[in-house]
Amino acid sequence: MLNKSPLQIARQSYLPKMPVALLGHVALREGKSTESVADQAEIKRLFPNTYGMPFLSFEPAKKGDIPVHTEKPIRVGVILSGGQAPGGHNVICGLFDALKKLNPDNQLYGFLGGPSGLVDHKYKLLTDQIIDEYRNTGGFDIIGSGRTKLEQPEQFDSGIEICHELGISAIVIIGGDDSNTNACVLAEYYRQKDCGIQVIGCPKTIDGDLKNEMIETSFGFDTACKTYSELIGNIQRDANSAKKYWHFIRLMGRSASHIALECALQSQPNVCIISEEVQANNMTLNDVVSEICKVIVARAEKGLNFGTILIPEGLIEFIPAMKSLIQELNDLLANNDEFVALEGDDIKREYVKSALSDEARELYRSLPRPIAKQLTMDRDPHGNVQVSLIETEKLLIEMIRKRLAKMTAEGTYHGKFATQNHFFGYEGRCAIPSNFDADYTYSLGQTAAGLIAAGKTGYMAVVRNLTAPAAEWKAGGCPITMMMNIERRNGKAKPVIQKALVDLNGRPFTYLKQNRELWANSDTSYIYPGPIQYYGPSEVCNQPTRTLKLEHEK
Ligand code: FBP
Repeated sequence: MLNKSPLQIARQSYLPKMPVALLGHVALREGKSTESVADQAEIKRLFPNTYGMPFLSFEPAKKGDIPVHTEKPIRVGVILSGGQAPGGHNVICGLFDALKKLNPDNQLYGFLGGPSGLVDHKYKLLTDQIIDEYRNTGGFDIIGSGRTKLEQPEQFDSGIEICHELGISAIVIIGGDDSNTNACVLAEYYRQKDCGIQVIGCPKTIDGDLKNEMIETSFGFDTACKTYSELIGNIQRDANSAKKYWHFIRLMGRSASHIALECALQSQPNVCIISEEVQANNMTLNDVVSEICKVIVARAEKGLNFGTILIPEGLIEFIPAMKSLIQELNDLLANNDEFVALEGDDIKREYVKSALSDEARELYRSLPRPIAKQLTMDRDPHGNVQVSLIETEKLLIEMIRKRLAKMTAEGTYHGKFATQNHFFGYEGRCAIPSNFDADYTYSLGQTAAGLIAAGKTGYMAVVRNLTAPAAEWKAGGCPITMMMNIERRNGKAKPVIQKALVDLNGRPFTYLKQNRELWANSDTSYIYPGPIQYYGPSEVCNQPTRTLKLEHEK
């Protein structure tokens, strides 16, 4: 009690709002069989036991329906996988409560530290007391998370061993696209082995890139974007008060620019770069610099030597020439012990240069050394460059400074260019979940329990109709194979869940495009969103993201 803020204490007793369909007795309805989003023949070949299953939806049980139930007490394991996202604890709370409601003797085990907990047999039994401590809280600390990739049969077999030892018949994996890919592979393997273990996924990631026809948004995106937007708004008010700095703000989100776009919609900055647009227009880094300089120069002419610029962290990967360089580096450095054994930055740099194509080598050489080095640093276990370590905002500031100095010498720019740089990512990943995320995740946990009770495997828990009041949300299950396609990872073609990038024809981006000139040039169009509100009028504390609203606008 002593270590809790008044808000933490108040949130412990918050009751997440739930779809009517999950209250009371619930029946399961099956839709049509499904196909993967691409590469159907190959995905079907790789997932013969879990391909093509129907979409599922939960509805209040009617007379004559057999409600979803468990005959005997069951034991379930849960894993938090990948980066933290607000609401993870509530998925576990929703899962726990639903399992107990099905049968008070049902038990929930948490595997510790991510997927490795399953492989290394590290777990803990989740009790009422533990669960109550974590209701409506941010963070993943209830059982910890990790990025171990589950892909080897030995890992899967080790999972079977511990599940059989503990009597666990279902595993819930709460993760992003890569972790749910793991869930899909695991489900297929366990089905094939007929080992009596179901696998269910849950869509998590602040990045917002795990979404498709069936998944409206991943959890955590709402809270993270609201947290960053509050900070951006505060910075904008400072900029507009002091009128002396250009603020370059890089935002997490890995590849996709959903976070940057949502924050722009919430705060109306002077510039927001969208990586997907940069790629579509085949822009170079110099072109991006020119675009930003245009705004800086135009504002300087009006005496406005200040502003805000949002930069998605994945930008660098979307500049076509950089993308080819990164792809070559990925292929070169995947499992490359020779490179790892080399000592000293210069020797490593020479090694890389000698192995690259002429074009890639030229670009690699032209980059500031710290950036070039960042591109060769450790990949994550899924083979991705760790874009959060690449300081694109500083690279842009330096390039813009040089360009403006040249323009000053030529007499085409007469402003002052003083800067501040920021990177927002970790600030939002463990924030206390917004009402939206607290409600959404609790329902996802309940849905996962329903899918388990219905004996399903290889499904992701989904909750839809999210712009309506929570009571009208629709819960169900989507076969994970439906979201898969073949992509190159670690130098090899692999089945993975397709990442959702910003749709340049979609309403959220169109809104930005229609308004950005005004936001760039007017004295100030800034919006100051303020902190997330947990209590108060519904229009203040229960709103989904602008992205969701625009996407659902009729
Ligand atoms: P997930 O995709 O696992 O949800 O992680 C999202 C993310 O926060 C990215 O936005 C970011 O690039 C990355 O994790 C940072 O990873 P780490 O926590 O390992 O520094």
